[in-house]
Amino acid sequence: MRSLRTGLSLAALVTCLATLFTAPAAHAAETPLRDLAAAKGKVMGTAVTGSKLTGTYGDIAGREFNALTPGNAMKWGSVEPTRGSFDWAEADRIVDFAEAHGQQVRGHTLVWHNQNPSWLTNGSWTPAQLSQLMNDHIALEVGRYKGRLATWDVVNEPFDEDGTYRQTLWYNGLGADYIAQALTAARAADPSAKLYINDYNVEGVNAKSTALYNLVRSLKERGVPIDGVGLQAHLILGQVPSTMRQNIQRFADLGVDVAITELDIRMQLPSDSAKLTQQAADYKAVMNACLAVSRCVGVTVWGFTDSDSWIPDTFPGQGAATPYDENYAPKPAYHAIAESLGGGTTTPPPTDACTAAYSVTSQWNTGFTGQVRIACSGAALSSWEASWTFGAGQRLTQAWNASCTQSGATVTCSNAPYNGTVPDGGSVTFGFNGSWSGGNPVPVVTLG
Ligand code: G2I
Repeated sequence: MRSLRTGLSLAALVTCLATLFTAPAAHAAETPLRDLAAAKGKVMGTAVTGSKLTGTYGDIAGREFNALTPGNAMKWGSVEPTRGSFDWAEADRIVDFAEAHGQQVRGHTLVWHNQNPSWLTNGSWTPAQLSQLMNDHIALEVGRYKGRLATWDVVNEPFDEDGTYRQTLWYNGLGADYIAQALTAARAADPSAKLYINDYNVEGVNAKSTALYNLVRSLKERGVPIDGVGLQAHLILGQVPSTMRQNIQRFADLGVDVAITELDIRMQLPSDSAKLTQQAADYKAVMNACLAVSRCVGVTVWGFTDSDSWIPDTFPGQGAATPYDENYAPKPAYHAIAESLGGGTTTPPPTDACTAAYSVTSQWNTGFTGQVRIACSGAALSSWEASWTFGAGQRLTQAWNASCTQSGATVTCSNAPYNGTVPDGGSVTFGFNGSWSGGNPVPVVTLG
């Protein structure tokens, strides 16, 4: 099921990116993270966007991870935008993909203060109505996927930073008991799913995590169904809390599982080799904190590629928070995760950090337009040459922003006088037109 796709449809080719590392070829043969994690009995998951699960994105999601979390698709506002009218398409697609790839699914999320439909947030409800709405929503959504999801983030982000309850639709209407009610409803709807409370800024020991700790202790004492605590871990470069392992352990000692549910580590852009090296160390520190506690079931990253991360939209000027760059090249953080899981790889040196990505931007009956983007992160170029072999008789007819020649099937393009420099954290793109017939497969580009 998880073998690399070898045959790509024409449509897929149009959007497919072929990315080549200038690093040694050995990197391509690394053991996937999911296999390393499975050998340790751990989850290595990623949040995904359902509509992107094809091509390179789908290949990596299926190959490297043994668990998926829908980034947005299962939120109330996504599944019931209008009262009584449901849209399960993206959520179903993710669950189907996961099952086809032997992956767990973490349902996210049932009761939250964000991304609710406006009919719900703008309504005026009595406590009894609100309770009914919440319980019905849980029964419906958890029931729909009964037996298919490993885990649910039942309640998301119930606390403020000082450890008091967040004033939300739920807390204001139902008091703190909404949490116990929600967990009880979820258990009834799918007795086999593990039920979690999930929050951010609770990775280390602090006022907020202590409030969560006290809540979980009291729920356990009262016999409310609670199986685990999710530590989101939206972290800042160089700021992994030193008490993370201790914090995970104290939750485990309450008799619940712990999961790192939304790991990303953001930095001020542009990235450079020092930042990426620090980020790799930070990823490894989080992995090791989890791996040190047997009840820490594993780690999920909040998007595996920088092209599918919430950070740049929410924190302007920041990003590069995930283990793969925007062109799907693994970053030092990827190798750090692999190493922490017992993979025998070493982080490629920074000089390996320029990549060339070929894409077909449009295609018609006899012709096509393509481009190659050369991007550096952790290295810089003062001149470049990109070459590839057309595998299906394609012919180059015109190029811009580069000087290109074709000899036989081999195309060689070197920089124009004005774009030889690719700075660390920067990129250069050149374009071309070509002709094709029969097929137009995406070639592998070698950067020299
Ligand atoms: O905010 C980061 C995460 C914090 N913990 C709970 C997670 O559920 C949350 O995820 C993010 C998604 O990754 C974003 O993709 O939640 C955001 C909303 O709070 C999501 O952002 C929303 C944008 O605000 C919308 O404008 C956009 O239409 O994503 C939507 C879908 O792309």
